[in-house]
Amino acid sequence: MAKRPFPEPYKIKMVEPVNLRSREERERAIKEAGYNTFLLKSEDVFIDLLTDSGTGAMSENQWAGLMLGDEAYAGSKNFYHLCDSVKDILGYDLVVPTHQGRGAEHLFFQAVLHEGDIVPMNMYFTTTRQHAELAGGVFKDIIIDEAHIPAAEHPFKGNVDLRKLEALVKEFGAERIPWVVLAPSVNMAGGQPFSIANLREVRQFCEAHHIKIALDITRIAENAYFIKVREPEFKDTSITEILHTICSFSDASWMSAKKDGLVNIGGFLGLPEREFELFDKLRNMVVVYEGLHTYGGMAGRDMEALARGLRDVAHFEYLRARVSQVEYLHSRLADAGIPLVNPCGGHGVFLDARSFLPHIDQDEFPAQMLAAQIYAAGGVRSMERGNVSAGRDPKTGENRHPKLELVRLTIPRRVYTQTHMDYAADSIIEVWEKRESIPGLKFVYEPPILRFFQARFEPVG
Ligand code: PM9
Repeated sequence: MAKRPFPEPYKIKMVEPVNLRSREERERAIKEAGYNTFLLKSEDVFIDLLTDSGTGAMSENQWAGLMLGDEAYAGSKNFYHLCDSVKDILGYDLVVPTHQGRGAEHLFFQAVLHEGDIVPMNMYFTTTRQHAELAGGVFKDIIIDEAHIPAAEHPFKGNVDLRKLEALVKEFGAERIPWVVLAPSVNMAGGQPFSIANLREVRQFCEAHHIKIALDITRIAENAYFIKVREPEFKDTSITEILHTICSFSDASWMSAKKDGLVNIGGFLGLPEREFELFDKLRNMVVVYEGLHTYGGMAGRDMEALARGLRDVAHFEYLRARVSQVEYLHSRLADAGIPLVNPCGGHGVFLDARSFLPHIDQDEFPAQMLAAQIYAAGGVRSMERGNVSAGRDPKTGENRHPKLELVRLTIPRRVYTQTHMDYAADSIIEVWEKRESIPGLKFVYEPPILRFFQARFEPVG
């Protein structure tokens, strides 16, 4: 029996109508979109679980903040409010604003990497690996094996396998590994957290080998929640203290603020005082690629909303309601016998498309087709996170064939109700019941880079 979510610590003040198109219209729309949910028009979507990125609802305090935007070109007061929030909630002394996460990734990797540097990460993320590679880096995966097995139960599937990191140091030498990059709530693994115990060990290892740690803190608050409820040492620690503790193990960080920043656009890099030299380099680069170092591509009002969003997110009751809503959808689908990534992560429910559609070869993109079918069934938009997202190996040109072939049902923050979750679950169960008749897909257009955004397909046969 699905467990009822915790009630949200807020109520609804404004609503946005959505359209439920007919089955015929939905089938036409997904065909016209080349079976790629990124290419659907949002007005043709009933429940939008494509992403939790920039799709959340802001609080009244954030909306009020928008009216206090100081749109001065330089030195906007909202930038200083943002710096105060970053210091209070995360503990970083130095802030470089960017327009969103990938803007920060671009600056960071260009600033720190040399050609051929090894970049160990706890699993890849699409834009992160892309920017590391564009800066000459070579990605290596150091996440624990369980993270690659959808059904494997582990409370901290985002943890690093120290033996994998040690093996890289032995193979390449620590001098070729300037930075280890770690993400909380590992996106491609299903929103899986790391533990502080693991982070501590990684820190000790890295200090011993003079390797620095960068954190992609995009979903750090959801990871902090899992630490509080799953890591006994932190059960009485506040979310803010846990956030400070996580960040204290890093030498630099960046955030796509469109997720746990609770805003529709924005990002930043956060660094401790001791990394002033790197900060200065980033601050010089930001004016070339993003905007002046006191706005970095955001309007003053965006920075104010973010400054307030960071304070909103650090509340246990909010995080408990948020995660329990995701868990509710997960348990509705698990009850129907649908193969899922376990345990449920923080920002979405991930379907194991390989087990859902075992008759479709990975090179006929089962997850891509499953996402298309879910849309056709009920107007629910999800996202492929498998072979298409992983792209091709730059050396061999072959599909990377990731172990995880997933469809992500990503839950926007503070947007949907329990009834919406039930509706989404029912639509997916409808697809599950006719799974054997679903064919695979082939490319009709394949972009050379981050192909999942714009690729087009047609059914095989
Ligand atoms: N994540 C997501 O839907 C949006 C774009 S990719 C479909 O999950 C991490 C962990 C992310 C992330 C974006 C970025 C890039 C960096 N790190 O989208 O540029 O999940 O703000 O951030 C997306 P931006």
